[in-house]
Amino acid sequence: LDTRPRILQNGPLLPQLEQALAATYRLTLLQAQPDPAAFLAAEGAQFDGIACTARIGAPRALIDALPSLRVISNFGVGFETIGVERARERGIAVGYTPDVLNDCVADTAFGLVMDVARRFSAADRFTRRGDWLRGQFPLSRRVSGKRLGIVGLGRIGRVIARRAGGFDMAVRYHNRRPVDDVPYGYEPTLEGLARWADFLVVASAGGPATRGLISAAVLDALGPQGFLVNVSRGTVVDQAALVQALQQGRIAGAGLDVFEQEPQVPEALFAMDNVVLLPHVASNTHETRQAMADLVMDNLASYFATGRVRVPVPGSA
Ligand code: 8YV
Repeated sequence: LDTRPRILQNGPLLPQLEQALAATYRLTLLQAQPDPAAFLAAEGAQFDGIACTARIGAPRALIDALPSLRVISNFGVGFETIGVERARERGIAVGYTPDVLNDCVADTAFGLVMDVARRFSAADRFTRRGDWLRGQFPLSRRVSGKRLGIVGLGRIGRVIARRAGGFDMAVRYHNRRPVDDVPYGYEPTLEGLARWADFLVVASAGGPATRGLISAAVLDALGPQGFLVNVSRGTVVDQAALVQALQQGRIAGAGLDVFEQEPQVPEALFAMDNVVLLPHVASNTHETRQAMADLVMDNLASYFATGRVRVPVPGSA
């Protein structure tokens, strides 16, 4: 008799994570069911846990469809797609994977800073087109010694700030509240930070509290010499306002790893040489994705052994 906990997987996962889950638990892939909604209605009560990614999450409706649910293990640091409040009400533990991805996300933020300013991607396209045979690549913008404004000085924001030290950059940040133990200047308003910065790097959490924070007014404060970089969530930026600001030359350029409605990217951006577009790959290295997968497994193992996940989402049970 197989008494191992039953885990529901509600979207694609890293193959080695899926294998580890299948080897350890009774794993069911929701998408493999001919009629997922009917399946949940008939079989929802058998599941003890959910394994999900930040991309799809475990929304309230899914939690409500699983009356025996006890634990959610999320692959990702973002948890805005998880019904954490509902989970708390029901005493369901929620684990996630912070910290193990800080370095790679910060590296990506810096890669985007370098790329938008020095125009490496554009220069690569120039070389491949054979344009070098016809003339020089235009001048770009210096990074070292410039001003880096960080929106959201959390775990990832702090690592970005440290990276900036290696480039002799001045660093300031904006948060809801100033952070105690850092040497960086606090800007009480986002517009103030944008006005000061050469590079405005977004590293805040997603979700309703930060929706549209980077508004047309903030972009105008950043100005025609300023670059925007986003490695958090597309929703933090008013994307329509960003496209317009780029079209009108009201900011210098943008490096984006995230978008409002992934995998949809506004087509207006495709033709712009001062924009770098990444398909949400900031944590996407072998090393970091393995560490995230391990933590997804650890959170489940810890829950089933002790009743607590190893790394709980703040405010969860
Ligand atoms: C992943 C992320 O791409 O951690 C997050 O919140 O956005 C990324 O690390 C995502 O979890 C994969 O679905």
